[in-house]
Amino acid sequence: MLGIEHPIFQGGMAWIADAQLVAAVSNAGGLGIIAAGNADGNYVREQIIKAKELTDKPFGLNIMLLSPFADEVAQIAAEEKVKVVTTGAGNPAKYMKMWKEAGVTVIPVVPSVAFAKLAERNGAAAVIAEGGESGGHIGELTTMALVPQVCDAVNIPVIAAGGIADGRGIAAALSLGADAVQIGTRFLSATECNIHENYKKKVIKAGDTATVVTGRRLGHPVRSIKNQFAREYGKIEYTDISPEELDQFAAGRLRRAVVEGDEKEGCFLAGQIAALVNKEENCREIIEDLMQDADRVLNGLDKWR
Ligand code: TUI
Repeated sequence: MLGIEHPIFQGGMAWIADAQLVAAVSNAGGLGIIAAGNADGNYVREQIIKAKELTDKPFGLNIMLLSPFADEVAQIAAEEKVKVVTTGAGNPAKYMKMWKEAGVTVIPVVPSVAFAKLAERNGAAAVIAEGGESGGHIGELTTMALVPQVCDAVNIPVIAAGGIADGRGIAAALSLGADAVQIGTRFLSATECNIHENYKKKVIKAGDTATVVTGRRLGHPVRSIKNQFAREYGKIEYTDISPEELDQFAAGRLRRAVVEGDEKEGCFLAGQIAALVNKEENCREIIEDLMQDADRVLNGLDKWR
């Protein structure tokens, strides 16, 4: 459907998934996805143009629908005729007609069965069922519970996401009925991933309980690596602080993690599977390892027959 060699999407990580990472993933046979995050249209167009220079393979654009620039970025996706648009943190219904007319394949992230059905009704080509094991903004359900229920509920392909970082995760996702996987955290350690060295180190060092979810009170739960910022946010969100003050407190924290590597004050988004990421590798090595490992696991399952 997308012209990719391997059924692996690279998650659209805000501030992180730039043209260089995206082209490396697409050139290795996966689907690289540029993250628009909270960036403006100029940045996004620049990254699309750069990615087109760096790869002749298909790549995607992720639009974070809570962004103040979502309308502008949605328009650019249509103008630049991006092959695939994925969306996160909301309902992309109002852009569907424009994207369809531009020939863009639309694949929303869905946190529930209801949302998956709505996306299918609105013309989505596939859905990404993302469980709460993932990093960043999350829904309520786990990947294990969400993926099979979404697979039963829709007739379009399902991409599983959340807590997948190796071949075992891929095999598990396929067992749950998924057609492909989306992987974010594993790509944080990629050689072509332009994050601060302190971010990579934090991910590589992380253990199973390294992450925490904050932001539930305002209805936007976010998973990040435990540090001073996460502890402080977790405390003050349940005081009588106003939503505006809380937003102010969180503003710019991801940039401080990604660009400055500020270990105390930055917000280091990562999934619960960070403990499985233990070395830096290039995207080709990551994707080859994922595919070989999945094959090994799937062959091993023969013993159950
Ligand atoms: O979007 C993500 N992950 C993200 S976005 C992000 S930036 C951010 N910063 C602060 C607050 C919020 C976001 C960092 N990580 N993943 C895809 C995803 N989408 N996960 C869950 C959802 C989702 C949730 C609710 C999709 C649709 C949805 O609809 C409910 C509604 O009522 O709109």
